[in-house]
Amino acid sequence: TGRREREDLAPAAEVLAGARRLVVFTGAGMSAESGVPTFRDALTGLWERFDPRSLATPEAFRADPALVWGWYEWRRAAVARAEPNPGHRAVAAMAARVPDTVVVTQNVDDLHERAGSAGTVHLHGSLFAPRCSACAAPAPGPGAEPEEGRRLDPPRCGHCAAPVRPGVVWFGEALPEPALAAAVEAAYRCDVLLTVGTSGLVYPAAEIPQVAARRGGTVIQVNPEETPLDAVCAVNLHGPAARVLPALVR
Ligand code: BJW
Repeated sequence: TGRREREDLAPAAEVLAGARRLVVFTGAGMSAESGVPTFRDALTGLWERFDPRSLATPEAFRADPALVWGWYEWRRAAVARAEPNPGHRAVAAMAARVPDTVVVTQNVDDLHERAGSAGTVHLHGSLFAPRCSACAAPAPGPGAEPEEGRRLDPPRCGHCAAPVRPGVVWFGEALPEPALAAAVEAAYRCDVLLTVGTSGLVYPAAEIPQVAARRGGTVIQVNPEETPLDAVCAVNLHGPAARVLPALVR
C-alpha cells in the first residue's frame, strides 16, 4: 500500500459518506483485476500483433470483418468467464448507501450489472448487443467461442443479410445519445464524482468528470497511475480498484 494511498483514504471515505448525489465513472482499470485487459496497458496473447486501438474502428471492420468479429467474440467469451471483483461490489455497496447514485461506465463488459449495479449507463455500448452493420436490427446472441487469435466470419443479418457487427462504439462514431445525455446530466447534478480506472484520454467520455468539477462537485480518483484527470481531482488514490474501493465503504 502506497503512502499517498493510505493518507488520502480517510478524507476520500469522508467525502463519499457525505455524498447526496453520487456519480461513479469507470474505465477499463475497473475490470483489470477481473482479468479483463485494459486498452492501453501491455497486450497479451496472439492479439499482440494488433493494437486494440486500431481494431476498434469502423475502418478495421470494413477492411477485415472476420478479424474484428473474431477479436470481439474472443473478448465476449473471456468476459462471460470473468467474475466481478471486490471493486465492482464496492460500487454497488456505495449505491446502496447513496440512493441517488448513477454508475457510468466506458466498459463494454457486464461486470457492474453482475455485481448488483442494475442501471449502469454504458457510454461505449456492450459486447452482448450485436446488431446489423447496415439496418441496425438487433442480431441474435453469440455462437460458438472462437479460439484466441482466430478470424471468424460475422453472422448475416436476418432482415437484410448485411454482416452483423459488435454493439460497441468505435472511434469516430457517435456515443448512444440517451446514455451520453444521462451521464452528462448526472455529472451536472452530482456533488461527488468518483472516477475509477480510466486513462481519461477518450472523448467525449473524459468530459464527464470535468463537467462535475466545473459544477463544483468533488472529484475523487482511483488509479495507480497519473492521468489528465489529476487536474480536476480533489483526492487522488493511487492504488488498484479492487483494493481501494472496498476500503472506501468499510
Ligand atoms: C487501473 C487498474 C486497476 C489499470 N485499478 N485502475 C477531443 C480531442 C481529441 C480527440 C477527440 C476529441 N473528441 C473526440 C475525439 C476523437 C476520439 C478520441 O477521443 N480520441 C482520443 C483517443 C484522442 N473519440 C471518438 O472517436 C468518440 N466518438 C466521437 O467523438 O464521435 C464524434 C461524432 C459525433 C456525431 C456523429 C459522429 C461522430 C468515440 C470514442 C469510442 C471509444 N471506443 C473504445 C472501444 C469500445 C469498444 C471496445 O471495447 O473495443 O472504448 S476505445 C477504448 O478507450 C474503449 C474504452 O472505453 C475507452 C477508454 O479507455 P479506458 O477505459 O480509459 O482504458 P485505458 O486502457 O485507456 O486506461 C486504463 C486505465 O486504468 C489506466 O489509466 C490504468 O492506469 C488504469 N488501471 N489497472 C484501477 N487495477
